[in-house]
Amino acid sequence: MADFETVNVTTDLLILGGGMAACGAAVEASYWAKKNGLKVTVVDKAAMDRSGAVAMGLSAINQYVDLCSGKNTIKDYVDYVRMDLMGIIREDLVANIARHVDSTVHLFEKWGLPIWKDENGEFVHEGRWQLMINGESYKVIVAEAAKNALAESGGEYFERVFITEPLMDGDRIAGAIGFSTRENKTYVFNAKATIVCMGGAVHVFKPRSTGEGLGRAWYPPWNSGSSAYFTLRAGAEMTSQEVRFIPVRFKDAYGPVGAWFLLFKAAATNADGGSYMVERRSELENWKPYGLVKPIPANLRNWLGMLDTMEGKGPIFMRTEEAIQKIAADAGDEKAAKKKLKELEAEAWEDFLDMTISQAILWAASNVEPEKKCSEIAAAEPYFIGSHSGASGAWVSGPEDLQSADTKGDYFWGYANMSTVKGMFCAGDASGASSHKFSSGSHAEGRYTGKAAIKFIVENNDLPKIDAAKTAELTKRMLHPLEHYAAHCKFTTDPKTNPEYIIPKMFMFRLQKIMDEYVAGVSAQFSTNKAHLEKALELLDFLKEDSEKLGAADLHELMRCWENVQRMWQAEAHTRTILFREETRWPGYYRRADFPTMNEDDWHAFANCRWNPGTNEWEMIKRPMLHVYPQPQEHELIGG
Ligand code: SFD
Ligand code: AMP
Repeated sequence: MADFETVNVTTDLLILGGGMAACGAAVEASYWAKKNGLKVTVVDKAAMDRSGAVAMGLSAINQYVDLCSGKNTIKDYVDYVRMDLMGIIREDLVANIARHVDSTVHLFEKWGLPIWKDENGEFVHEGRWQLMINGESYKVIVAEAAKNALAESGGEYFERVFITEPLMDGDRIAGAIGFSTRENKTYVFNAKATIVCMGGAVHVFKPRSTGEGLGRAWYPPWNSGSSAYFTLRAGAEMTSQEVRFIPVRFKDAYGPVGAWFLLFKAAATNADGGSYMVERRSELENWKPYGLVKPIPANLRNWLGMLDTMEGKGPIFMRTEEAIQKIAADAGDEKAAKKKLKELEAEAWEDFLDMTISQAILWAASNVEPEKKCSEIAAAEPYFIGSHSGASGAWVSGPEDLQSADTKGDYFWGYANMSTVKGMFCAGDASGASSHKFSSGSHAEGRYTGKAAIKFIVENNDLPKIDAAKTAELTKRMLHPLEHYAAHCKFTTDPKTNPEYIIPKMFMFRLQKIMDEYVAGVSAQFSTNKAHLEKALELLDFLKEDSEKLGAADLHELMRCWENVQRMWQAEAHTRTILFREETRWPGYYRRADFPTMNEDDWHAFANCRWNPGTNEWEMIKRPMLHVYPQPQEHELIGG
């Protein structure tokens, strides 16, 4: 468009996103870049200090392996994650994160993050792998370190620049395009390697929240599937696109449950006061060996609660009052109990004030005193988040030294965390099959991905070419919603309703309705089948056609348009992969009603997919689940 300025940026390493993984990548890559006379550039759609999932802060660091104490080994963590994901993980990737994560946590502390300590000066654990923090300013601290590292190495960062599309030079990535969300500027980034860390995807499914609560979700609504879209459009192979995450959360404000279950040891009970974790234990036999391990996998914990809800035994309550009163009573005499109660009250509120402020607001607004009254919990709508208990993301190479004779041919192709596209690396929510990395593991993964990307540049030190005509075409397409809106908005008295265009919010509602009803959303009680999935694909096709008609009144709406196009691509990859995997493996995340049981013989494997940019066709690929570590026998797992 005539009134848009084009900003051309040439760099060595381009880091897309400014979240946990990106900040880790920036810190480490800057160090190696400086040694090699290279430049690192970070681009974030928001302001790094408060961008991504940790924007509000967090109250726990969920991955700390504590290797120094000798209590845990890397294999312990790999076993934990494999069982939680019902047997389907890349052990090489999980192990790589596990061996680096402790040093990341120590860096966080050095940079100023307050981690809870006990009277002996030891970290206070929430659970075996989780540490408690005073984390309101967590992201500010992590971003500051990243910015300092960039400044020291002569790097730069761009904030409020929304990345849309990859630029390719044959089979190698050459950079990316994007636009400023504040000024009439488009950006063309040309780089020798690119790290994708633009987070997961929220609001692909209709959320439980509606009306004045709309927009409220557990994971941040501004993570809109940019990583999945970008990697797919570059032609990368994707993995585990069926493995969405359904978190159980405090109902309506989505407060996390970890501190309640692990730190406060609260129980969840149904309307009759019964505990589904106890009463439905026999159901776990149907999902063995995974159903018989400790902790019980997240999706199976969900599933037992869902069975109660589907039988009309809801609501399900988190018994905050019982848990707090019990800990206080155990503190000793009346005075000690009173003191402990005050402490617990403060901790309960801080848990949410540090991480999910709206939950604290909802408690205050509805007169909830957690030490006196329990709160309802519920299974949330699905999210795409490879860093928590889901697994969706790009299929990336593992590190060379962690491969076994079995895995090396399939899981290693030169550089740690490089996708199947040359020069394009992924970390955090953007890389798949390596769950349970959370904030700390994402940062650790970002760090060694940054180092690997610099190694790639040193060994491939030519600047890939950008095709000017193709870039112009993509830029025109990127800005089209503005032009389209301007051309037609006077046609109706209400510019929101127009036969020539669809505004992004309405487009999002359409996408969410398709996914909710046909692809196992909340309304469908997380259940689907072949016919539903095929119907969804038919409707997604129409939606894709109509995406050409998206209209944007301003730059903010232009961002909304692209967020929803990206969500739509995430939705399609998800639907196709659920259709491909003909079994039910994670019943508490989704169920194939036409294949209601797990099929270890045929589906103890990865379901991968790839969109072919040349033919516009999707390819579904089954990849073997191979082991790096010796597998425990079934009897060793039970209760272990
Ligand atoms: O309790 C573009 N998470 C928790 N992790 C923990 O360690 N402890 C917890 O307590 C955690 N909990 C929790 C968590 C998240 C949330 C929202 C809540 C509670 C309420 C998970 C972690 O936060 C998560 O695993 C990591 O943050 C993942 O890191 P990463 O880097 O993959 O994603 P990001 O941090 O969201 O960053 C994404 C970045 O990309 C930018 N971006 N930039 C340019 N162009 C585009 N098109 C872009 N699209 C996105 C974003 O702005 C951001 O900078 S608990 O519930 O488990
Ligand atoms: P959440 O608040 O649900 O995101 O959980 C935070 C951390 O605690 C994650 O590592 C979860 O896997 C873990 N967690 C939450 N609930 C339980 C539970 N009931 N049993 C074991 N681990 C849990």
